[in-house]
Amino acid sequence: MKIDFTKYHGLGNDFLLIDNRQSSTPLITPEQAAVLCDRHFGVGGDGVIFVLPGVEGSDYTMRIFNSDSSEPEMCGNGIRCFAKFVANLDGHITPEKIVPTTYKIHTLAGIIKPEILGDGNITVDMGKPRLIAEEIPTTLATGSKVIEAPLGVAGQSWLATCVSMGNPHCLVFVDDVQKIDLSVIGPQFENHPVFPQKTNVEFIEVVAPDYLKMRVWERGVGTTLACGTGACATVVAGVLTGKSNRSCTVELPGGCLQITWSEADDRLYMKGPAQAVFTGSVEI
Ligand code: ZDP
Repeated sequence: MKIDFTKYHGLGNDFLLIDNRQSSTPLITPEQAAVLCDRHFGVGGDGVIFVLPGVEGSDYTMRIFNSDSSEPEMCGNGIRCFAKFVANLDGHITPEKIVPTTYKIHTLAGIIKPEILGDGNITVDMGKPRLIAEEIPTTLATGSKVIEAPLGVAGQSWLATCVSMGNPHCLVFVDDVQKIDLSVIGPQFENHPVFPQKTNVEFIEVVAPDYLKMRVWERGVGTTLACGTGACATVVAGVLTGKSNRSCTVELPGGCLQITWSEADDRLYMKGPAQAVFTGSVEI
């Protein structure tokens, strides 16, 4: 079978986008997605994203397979890529023009609304964070928020703040993000028994109350250059711990995202780029 795809990236977090509008079932299996994501034996990507028909009044449905074949609920950088990809399919983006457009996208984390701006950036209404331990999910507490809870990992004690943006995040503030040995520490957080659905883990350095530096180890993927849901969770953790403002620049290895946790409606707004790289087709 031949599969057509377009490779996109959002700050170096890269995905294969597949036009799956003809069917509500993804055209390839999670195992085939993992093969395509392999950077040596496949095309290479942090995940595969499918554009499926909308349900319950939404314009489209988004599903994602991580590079290890697991399926996350949401993907912040991915949904910016998704928005640009469908705007191309819909004719709202052509080589000549960008027509500002807002979409209602159904995801496993609920309805998410990306808005394509005239300059090509995308602002996404990422919804409300979920903060109660069971909603993350984590067993670090019961019935309450988890803010700087002591957690032993790799023979060290860390202070863990937990936030769900539909998918689970464990946020840890450190003095110097460069000193964290992500590939060693990351998987130990990801697979720690206090996270029954595993977790994404973010290490954050507060440069200023409105400027946070973050490095991420993603559940089911590993080290990536950026994570949109993780950047949103970073600002929520910054506010909960009194370390940051509600509007911040979050600097990731692949570039910066602007994140606002609105006091008025409790929702997260993420602004950043998404870039098409190339289209191709592959026999699987
Ligand atoms: O929760 C997970 O399993 C993540 N690997 C999903 C992808 C999140 C992401 N990088 C984002 O930008 O939010 C892509």
